[in-house]
Amino acid sequence: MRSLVALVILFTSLASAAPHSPGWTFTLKNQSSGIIVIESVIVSPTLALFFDRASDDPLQINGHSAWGALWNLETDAVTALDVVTNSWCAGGAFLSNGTMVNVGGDPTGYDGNPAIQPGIQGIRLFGPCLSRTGEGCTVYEDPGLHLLVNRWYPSSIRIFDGSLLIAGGSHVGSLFYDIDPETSFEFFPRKEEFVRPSPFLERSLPANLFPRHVHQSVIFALPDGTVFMVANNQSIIYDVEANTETVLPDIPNGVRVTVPTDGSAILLPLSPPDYTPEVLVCGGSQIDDRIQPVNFSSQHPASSQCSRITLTAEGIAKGWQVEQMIESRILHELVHLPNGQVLISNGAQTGFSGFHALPDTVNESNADHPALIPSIYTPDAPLGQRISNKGMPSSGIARMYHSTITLTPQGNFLIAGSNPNNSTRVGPQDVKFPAEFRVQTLNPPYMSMQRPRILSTPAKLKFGERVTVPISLPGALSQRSAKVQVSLMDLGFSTHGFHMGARLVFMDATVARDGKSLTFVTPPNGRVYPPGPASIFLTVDGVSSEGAWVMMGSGSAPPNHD
Ligand SMILES: *[C@@H]1O[C@H](CO)[C@@H](O)[C@H](O)[C@H]1NC(C)=O
Ligand SMILES: *[C@@H]1O[C@H](CO)[C@@H](O)[C@H](O)[C@H]1NC(C)=O
Ligand SMILES: *[C@@H]1O[C@H](CO)[C@@H](O)[C@H](O)[C@H]1NC(C)=O
Ligand SMILES: *[C@@H]1O[C@H](CO)[C@@H](O)[C@H](O)[C@H]1NC(C)=O
Ligand SMILES: *[C@@H]1O[C@H](CO)[C@@H](O)[C@H](O)[C@H]1NC(C)=O
Ligand SMILES: *[C@@H]1O[C@H](CO)[C@@H](O)[C@H](O)[C@H]1NC(C)=O
Ligand SMILES: CC(=O)N[C@H]1CO[C@H](CO)[C@@H](O)[C@@H]1O
Repeated sequence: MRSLVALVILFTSLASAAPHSPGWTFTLKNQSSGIIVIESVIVSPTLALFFDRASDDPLQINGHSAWGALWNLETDAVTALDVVTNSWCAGGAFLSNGTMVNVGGDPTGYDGNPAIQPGIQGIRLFGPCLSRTGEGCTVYEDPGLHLLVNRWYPSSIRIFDGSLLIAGGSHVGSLFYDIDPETSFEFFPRKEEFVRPSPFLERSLPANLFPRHVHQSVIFALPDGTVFMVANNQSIIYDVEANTETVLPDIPNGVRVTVPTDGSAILLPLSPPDYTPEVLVCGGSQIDDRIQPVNFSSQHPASSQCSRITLTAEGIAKGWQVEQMIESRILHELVHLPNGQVLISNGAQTGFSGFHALPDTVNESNADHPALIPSIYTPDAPLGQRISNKGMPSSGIARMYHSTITLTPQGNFLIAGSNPNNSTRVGPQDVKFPAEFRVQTLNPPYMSMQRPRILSTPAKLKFGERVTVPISLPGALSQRSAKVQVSLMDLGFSTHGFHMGARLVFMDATVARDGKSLTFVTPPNGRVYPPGPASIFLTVDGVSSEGAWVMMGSGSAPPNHD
């Protein structure tokens, strides 16, 4: 008996000596998204903006289904927005004045909704929204303001002068390949009255009877002001100022990474002093893009390949370095963590994007076998040891075609959407992959720990500026040896397995001896971080703070010459 008591005491003290360290968790929100979240973008410290196609969503506004909504990150409240034009498969990014711009979309839309205007040349402006709850903030559309040409499925990013580069898209809806592509670039605000034809967007289409889809080319602004793009299995660097394209090596092994073989891609964190750009492209599918959808299957395994390239002359000469994810993925996303790691989440393990196109769709879905367990990619780990899902829970909810994920200013990930179907009314009793209105967060371990805090920041930051801000550090993180990382992040615009505009720039930083202030140096110019909204996160020994919302640059309308 005595020894049993002793044993119990021993176990108890062992347990308290080695406290259960917090892990990654999923939380299911008790509020639904009200619309299918095809597009998701954080627009303020407290709000996410969602877009669907104009359809038959349950959330109502002015007597019709809504296709835009604000999600309150503090209360989980959903507010319908009255969007005018159809934002189905639109792109999006922020301008240097903090306005979020949503571009392109569907020429018509779902017939049952009387309120829809064609969105294929749409330009939808939102914010900046200063209200904590979003009161008084809405999507603004001026019929006089439109794209030069029709673009369904365009990509867009903010470039060095704070304006948007808009790339590609399709003229018509298509169930699989792009049968009527728009192979050009344009800018918002307009820099010229004509589009710029792109040999790259042309070349990534096979020149025969089986045209390849170049929807959704994947684009990033590089630290010298040029832009990297990948579509199909091809990549280039586009020099916006000279209007020239430099051809880079193909993605190895025949892996294709844009619609209908949606892989994901991300610009890895940029670090001073050199800000050497590296791009990571993961998943997609290894197919011959001359084969027609009738000959494909929803059971076709996606690719597990990650390809990485350093965008310097030396790195380009070396080409892509290949490694493998834990599982095959299509329709997933790569998203930055404030500490410079990359989250791999969402998607399916077999099939293709879209719906209704294959002989063996799963109900309507072109994809099957959802990838439910996220992984983490650690960029500076040795090749072969970068990807892990150790301790990662399963989300339990398929997030496939038309789903999204984004880092929030709170530091966790907001996950919503999925609907490989035309209707928002199909529920789990009808189909395997229903219209998904459930919202989840994926919470990194630091969400349940004592965290560093940035107590205040100036609203605007100049380039190349040394800034000191007050902070607080929990006791355990205040040792002088602690690893301090300060990241300046564009949280990006999530749609179709790609985070447009996502960016993480590390800043040289030191914590004062007393642990009460942090001094960091902002990037030298808009070529390293295009002027516009940013979130600053402080990470100490892997524990990240909430993000502080700032304006990088003057906050004036583009073009901007900070
Ligand atoms: C939903 O969750 C929030 C906090 O997460 C809570 O405040 C609210 O009461 C919940 N609502 C319902 C209806 O359960
Ligand atoms: C989806 O709905 C639109 C509008 O009603 C229609 O034009 C289109 O053909 C439908 N697509 C499928 C795959 O059912
Ligand atoms: C890229 O795709 C093209 C067109 O299908 C093909 O000719 C080329 O060999 C592919 N490149 C690689 C590296 O697989
Ligand atoms: C594609 O499928 C069609 C119809 O099933 C079949 O007749 C044709 O031979 C297939 N083509 C290839 C290249 O497999
Ligand atoms: C979805 O597919 C399952 C399995 O094939 C089938 O039993 C079910 O009836 C389908 N649902 C609809 C709405 O067609
Ligand atoms: C930001 O700039 C764009 C482009 O010039 C303009 O349309 C928009 O109204 C501006 N936003 C604000 C809040 O002034
Ligand atoms: C419009 C459309 O394609 N709706 C389909 C959604 O999926 C269900 C189940 O497969 C079909 O019955 C609907 O026709």
